[in-house]
Amino acid sequence: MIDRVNVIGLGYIGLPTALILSASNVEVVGTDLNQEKIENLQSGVLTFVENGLEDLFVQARTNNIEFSTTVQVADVYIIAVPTPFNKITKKVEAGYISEAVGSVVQVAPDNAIIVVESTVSPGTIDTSVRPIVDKKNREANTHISIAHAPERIIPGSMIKELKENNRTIGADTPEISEQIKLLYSRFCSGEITTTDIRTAELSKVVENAYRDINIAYANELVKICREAGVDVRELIRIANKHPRVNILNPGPGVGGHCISVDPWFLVGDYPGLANIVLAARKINDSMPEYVLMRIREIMDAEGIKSVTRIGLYGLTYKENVDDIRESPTRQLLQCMHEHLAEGIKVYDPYITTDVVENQYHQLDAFLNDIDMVVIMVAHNEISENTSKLKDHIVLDTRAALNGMAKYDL
Ligand code: SAJ
Repeated sequence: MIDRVNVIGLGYIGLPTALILSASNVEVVGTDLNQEKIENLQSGVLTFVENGLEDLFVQARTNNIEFSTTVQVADVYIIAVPTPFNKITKKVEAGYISEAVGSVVQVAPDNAIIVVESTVSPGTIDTSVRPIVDKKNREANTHISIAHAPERIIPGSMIKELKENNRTIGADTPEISEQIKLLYSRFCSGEITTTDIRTAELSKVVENAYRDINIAYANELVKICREAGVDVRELIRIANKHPRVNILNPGPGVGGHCISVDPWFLVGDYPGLANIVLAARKINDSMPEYVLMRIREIMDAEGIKSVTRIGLYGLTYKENVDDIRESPTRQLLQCMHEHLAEGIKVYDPYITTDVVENQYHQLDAFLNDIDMVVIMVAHNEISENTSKLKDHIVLDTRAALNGMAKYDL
């Protein structure tokens, strides 16, 4: 019987998961090492913006959710800590997971279950989690189990997807899978498939690589269409009328901490085998530089002499979120820096603190100081303010203005 759950790591995945469990009448403690975050949550302040998160927070607080900087005694531990990837070896760094599991086994009672939600590359649980749990079980004669329930929710629609998405649960025995399945069914109406841990690990990475490959195809078509003199968006619209074709949208690059990172785990672990995956990563990573090339072409065509008269609209990795991890705009700024093209202006309605140089916090002030806007992110704000762009030259890398901009990718 699962009465009490301790969610460890209260970031983009752990926090909504802790809140939804609590709102579903499970007794929940949320743990994070970051004291300031815990103090904020304890005093009712959310740590990031997401549709529906505020309401869930209110319900969880009504149900007396607790927040703590330490791991607590519980029946189930859900680990949702970051899994950075090493940019050189292209492998996952499981240090935060091992650390979290190390603290869990110090307080976990007999028969507790540790569920890893963080994305890992196949085999990570065997190498970085199992030895810690096995040692504890041997030394203390306990029966702590491990499961893997990779998260699948998409920023911007996290709460809806937490409730509705199908899920995968990997465990060593059907009994453990069933217990965790029952726990997740408290809030998840999607189909919950149970399998072994290795398959669950691989499924998550494979799903994100699939999306990366599909976006890379669209981005490759951008380059082919520029050579062919064809409108890429029209081409994709037509191709997608085929009942078995569904090409995604091209854009200025792929960001975020998921799609742009997880496929590398396959490349790092299976060099020489993950060939399409590697090609897709390279294509998507080439897009910020491609946008820079387009900016130069347009500057020449329009007689714009200095990049200081150009502004990048959007800093986040995608529309209507406040997450700037691996964002194409930051990749583009890095490219410009390498080419000594400094002074471009930047604005994003979701980023209220200064994170890059020449950053603006008001759309009007930003537009006043530039002649050309490069739409890097399709926040709703920009499509709702198209009239403000009528005197600007616009390069719309996201088709945010539905074909009204003079320039596309
Ligand atoms: N993008 C495009 N074209 C598209 C779709 C996306 O250029 O047609 C870009 C976005 O602008 C963004 C990047 O790709 O820069 C990734 O965005 P996304 O919306 O595709 O995905 P994420 O990273 O927000 O969330 C993904 C989801 N995975 C899949 O759809 C297979 C989500 O379900 C996962 O939970 C999440 O990764 C994760 O945490 O792994």
